[in-house]
Amino acid sequence: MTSKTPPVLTRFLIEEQRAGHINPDLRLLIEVVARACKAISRSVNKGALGGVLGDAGTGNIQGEAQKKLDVLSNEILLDANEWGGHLAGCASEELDDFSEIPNPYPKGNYLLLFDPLDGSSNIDVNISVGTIFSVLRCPEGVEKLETQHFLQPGAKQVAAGYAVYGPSTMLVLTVGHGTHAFTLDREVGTFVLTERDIKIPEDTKEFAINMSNQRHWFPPMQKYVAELLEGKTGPRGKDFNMRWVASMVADVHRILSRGGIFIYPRDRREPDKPGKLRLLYEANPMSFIIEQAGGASTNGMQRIMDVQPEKLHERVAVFLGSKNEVELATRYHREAEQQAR
Ligand code: P6P
Repeated sequence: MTSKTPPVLTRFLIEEQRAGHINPDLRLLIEVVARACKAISRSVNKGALGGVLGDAGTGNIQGEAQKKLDVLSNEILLDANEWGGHLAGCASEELDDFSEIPNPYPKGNYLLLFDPLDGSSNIDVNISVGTIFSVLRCPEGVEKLETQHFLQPGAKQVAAGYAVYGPSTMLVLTVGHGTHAFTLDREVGTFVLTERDIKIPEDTKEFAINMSNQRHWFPPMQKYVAELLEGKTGPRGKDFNMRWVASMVADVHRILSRGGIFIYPRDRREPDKPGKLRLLYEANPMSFIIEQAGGASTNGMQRIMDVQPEKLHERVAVFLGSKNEVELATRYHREAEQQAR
């Protein structure tokens, strides 16, 4: 390894610390989460040979059947983060309530929120899945950690990232100074910086949505997608392509890599339900990553990172990706809202 070789994650984080972008505790937190993602990657990549496929026989607060790897990934992240003294607590898609750092371990100043294995319904059919995480500061002077301390807008995040377990395992990270991608070198066991300061194209010809829900969408969604489908002969004047992996991490990674728009809107089936995806540990971290790469992320009406959470497992509609495309889709929703008044 010479100084000409791309930096590994540890060196990148040391340089971020020297630049004043992170402190030693946050550096440790990110290193610990990255190490946990390597352990998850190993289990995911074993597939049927690891005895970890299939259902766990349990369910989570979301009302979803848990896969064995959901439970294992959750345990790996909780165990990895309990001893370091950097966290006050964790919140997970797989836990009803938040998890405090157990005695005798010291408590730190950060809150870690995560979806330990997003897209897990794809595991048994060998499609890419991932881990999503978000880091908040624990409010000053908290003696007893409570749920309300996690209910901070996404704009308060100090770091966010995801690991995507695909043909290669990659870690994508932001600490508020750009979005950067690392690729796992399995022979050495380290994440190597493979793309610094990623920028998403502001325009796109690719959209990601589950079209099977089309008949349930509200009018602005119907209008927006109908224009995409009209292609060159329609008002958009260009043809569009569609991709839907049904694994948010995989879809977002493609959009980060080549542009696009990812949409999961609310719909008429449950009009009071704001959307499917979870605000605190899916939409907020992905929004931070996307915005730091020059993209945009809204709930159809406002910037997702400005939404004030009311509940730990709150859901939200998501429109994220290429800036100009997200702004157009959001404009259609705002106009419909204005006309409805
Ligand atoms: P649908 C996976 O279950 C997930 O939470 C996201 O990763 C993904 O984008 C979405 O749900 C897929 O939802 O309704 O298409 O199965």
